Amino acid sequence: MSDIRRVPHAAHWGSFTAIVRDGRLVEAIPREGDPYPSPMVATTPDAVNHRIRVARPAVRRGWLEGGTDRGRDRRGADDFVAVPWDEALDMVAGEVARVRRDHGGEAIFGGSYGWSSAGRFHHAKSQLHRFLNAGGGFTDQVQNYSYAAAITILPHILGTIEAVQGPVSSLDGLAAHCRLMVCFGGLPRINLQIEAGGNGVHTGALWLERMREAGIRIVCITPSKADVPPGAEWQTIRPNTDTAVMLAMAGVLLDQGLADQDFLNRCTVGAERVFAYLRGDEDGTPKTPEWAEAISGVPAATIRALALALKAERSFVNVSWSLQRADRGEQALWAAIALACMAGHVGLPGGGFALGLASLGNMGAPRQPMASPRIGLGRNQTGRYIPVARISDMMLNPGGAYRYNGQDMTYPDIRMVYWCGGNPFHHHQDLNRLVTAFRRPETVVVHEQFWTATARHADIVLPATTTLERNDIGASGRDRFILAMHKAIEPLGEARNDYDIFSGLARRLGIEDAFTEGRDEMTWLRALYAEAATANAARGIDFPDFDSFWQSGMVEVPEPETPYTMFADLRADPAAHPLHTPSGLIELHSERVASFGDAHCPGHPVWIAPDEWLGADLAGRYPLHLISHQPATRLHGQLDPAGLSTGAKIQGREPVVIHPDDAARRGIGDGMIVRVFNDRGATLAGAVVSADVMPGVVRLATGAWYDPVDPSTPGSLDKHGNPNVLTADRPTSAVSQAPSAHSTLVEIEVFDGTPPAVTAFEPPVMTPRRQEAAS
Ligand SMILES: Nc1nc2c(c(=O)[nH]1)N[C@H]1C(S)=C(S)[C@@H](COP(=O)(O)OP(=O)(O)OC[C@H]3O[C@@H](n4cnc5c(=O)[nH]c(N)nc54)[C@H](O)[C@@H]3O)O[C@H]1N2
Ligand SMILES: Nc1nc2c(c(=O)[nH]1)N[C@H]1C(S)=C(S)[C@@H](COP(=O)(O)OP(=O)(O)OC[C@H]3O[C@@H](n4cnc5c(=O)[nH]c(N)nc54)[C@H](O)[C@@H]3O)O[C@H]1N2
Ligand SMILES: [Mo]
Repeated sequence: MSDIRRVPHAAHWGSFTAIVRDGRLVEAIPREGDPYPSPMVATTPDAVNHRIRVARPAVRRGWLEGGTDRGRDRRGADDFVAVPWDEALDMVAGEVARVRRDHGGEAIFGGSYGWSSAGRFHHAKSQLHRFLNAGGGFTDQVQNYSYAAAITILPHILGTIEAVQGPVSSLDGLAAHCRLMVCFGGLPRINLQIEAGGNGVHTGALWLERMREAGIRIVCITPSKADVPPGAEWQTIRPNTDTAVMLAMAGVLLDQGLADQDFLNRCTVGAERVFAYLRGDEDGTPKTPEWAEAISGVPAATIRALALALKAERSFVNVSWSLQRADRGEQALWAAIALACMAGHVGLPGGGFALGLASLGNMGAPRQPMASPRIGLGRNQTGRYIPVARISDMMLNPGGAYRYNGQDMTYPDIRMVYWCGGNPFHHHQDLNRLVTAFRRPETVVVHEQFWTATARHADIVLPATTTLERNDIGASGRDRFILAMHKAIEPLGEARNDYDIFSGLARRLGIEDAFTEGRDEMTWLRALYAEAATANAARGIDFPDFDSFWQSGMVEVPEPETPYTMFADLRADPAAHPLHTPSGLIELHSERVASFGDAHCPGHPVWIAPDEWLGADLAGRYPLHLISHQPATRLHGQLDPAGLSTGAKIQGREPVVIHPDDAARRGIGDGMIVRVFNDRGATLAGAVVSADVMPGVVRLATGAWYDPVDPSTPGSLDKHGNPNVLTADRPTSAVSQAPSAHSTLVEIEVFDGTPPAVTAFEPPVMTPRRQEAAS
């Protein structure tokens, strides 16, 4: 008789029941009642049990054996040597202590950006920050890769970042009152599978259906049909030109005398400056639909008609996060806000704007304000940080000067990199440059569950448990559920919880009490749950006691009775509800931003051509605009080795979608292996020939694990279809310093010959110690 257990669990891709047979995770079944479960749930066991898991603590041979620079240039190409846990922890603690003593805490880069896993206690990056703070601090990172430009610019415009991270006007209000939604970047259902911290049920697609049933006209302006839900209209657009289209729509309203002067006067400042720009007072170019058509390819008649409709009907403008992950990404946000304010429905039920409806599963999902469990990080005494996407710049230019959000900054001199819960060789742009940057620090430590490219580029790799191997609580600041994540199986191999790894290091460094507070896992979970419950009780939301929660598997808080409308207060009485901007109002022109003097981000929304787009000279050589969007079959690089993702590959490579005309011109047929390339790098992908993408644009999802033919040489051909060997490490502007992955030009050709085998999912070579080998 085999022993079968069923335990409640959760991931960023949804909550589920884990089925364990004789101690092995065999199946994951989406929670009953989830209307749109993600297929990622069922593929989870495949990842957890995969042989690409890191089994034991491992040290890079060159680092272990010493010699000049400890063979830093071999990072990514070296063998590894397995070592016992105690020895590995001694080494890491020794390095943390040495670097702190000789160079100060700021010489340790612990920014460690990344999504980690859903549980809020074992959240890897938080555990790392807590550990480094307890010992005296480190160099941190601010913002995120998702919406860094928004995080920086929105406080100047709106005094808050709620418009991009929520709460935004809720979807029940939209379904009831909106008549027209214009969605720049569309409403990609692919992306609705994910919520940071997990979600109780996937309701995003359900809301799209309700809006369709309510007869709301939805216009998706996007290069890709994948962003267009059933029943919505598709208008193609040249990538990165949305700002021109928005400004032209605003120009139509101005020209026709239709701008809502009452709202603009009461609730905004700077409209006159925007009007002057739209009329072309400064540059002699009126921002007309014809002007925007020449830039964007969107017909002038469509622009004119949509502008008039935005005014005539209760309307909503949505901008997906992707638009600001591009050169001059700040402008698309600011232009959309100006357009929505001129149309005049901001603060009315079903009207206004949001940045990122459908960028994540729960954006706009109705929810009462409530607290969820989270672990305290302590305080970083160094006060040092970088904007998240300046990672290569930082390592390549110690002491170098740069501008950020109006300030003069310098890069710290990083000696040690500590990554826990993220994958820069997934997320960063221009990976060949990152490979070079990663050769600079003296020591790189990575905790990982899998042999990702980041783990392969480390000196010391410590094997971490997956969520299934520990107890935790899942929760998202946008979800109405608190999710029990029961431990399902014993740790695989020698994996340990990040918390236990840091506890061991803290003990060696004499800071154990500060780090652990004397608590074990379940004591922590009870404490974090109790804190959230107390905060919610003050709001009138009752949580059951911990044991009931833990046994039932979740807390579900009911939806609020009335929809939330962003800026309703401001609209009703701006004096009584000032925003946290200098004027207290929405700043369509910002004196503060203007004072930064950045040519790429002046004081009001403008059209500035991206460095790379189909209108650039470079398009002569690289005539295809690459969109590296979020993958349908995984979360970033997570789950890439599992069957759902590998099953969607073409001869083992990531699919690249290309329009039939572009394919025919290059002799590319469906299913062929192609080489996608530009001056920064090259990668092999499998062609999907389809009119679902517009001519001139190709789509290659993020997340295929970086897999160079020759890992010892930066610039080597990637075998697997990772778009970040092609993207540029270029900030949106020196105001935000945000990543601009979506501004990339490439060329594609048929790959002649036998493609090299994909080896991303083969663990690195593990060799015994030399003295062991000799004895
Ligand atoms: N070209 C291009 N690049 C992009 C984007 C794009 O649109 N285009 N999008 C960007 C965006 S929005 C994002 S958010 C980033 C995502 O970038 P990341 O968040 O860095 O990507 P993930 O693959 O989620 O990396 C998380 C890593 O943490 C590990 N992990 C999970 N749980 C644990 C744990 O408990 N302990 C430890 N130690 N490790 C754990 C996983 O195995 C995984 O390798 O990518 C960015 N990169
Ligand atoms: N399945 C899945 N879902 C995810 C994730 C995942 O890894 N997998 N990651 C999550 C994370 S961390 C994030 S930040 C969000 C990201 O959410 P988004 O930023 O919204 O996602 P993207 O997939 O980068 O882009 C969405 C769409 O925008 C379109 N687009 C790109 N550039 C332009 C442009 O210049 N103009 C116009 N009009 N359209 C453009 C593309 O066609 C693309 O399909 O997704 C989340 N959801
Ligand atoms: Mo993201």
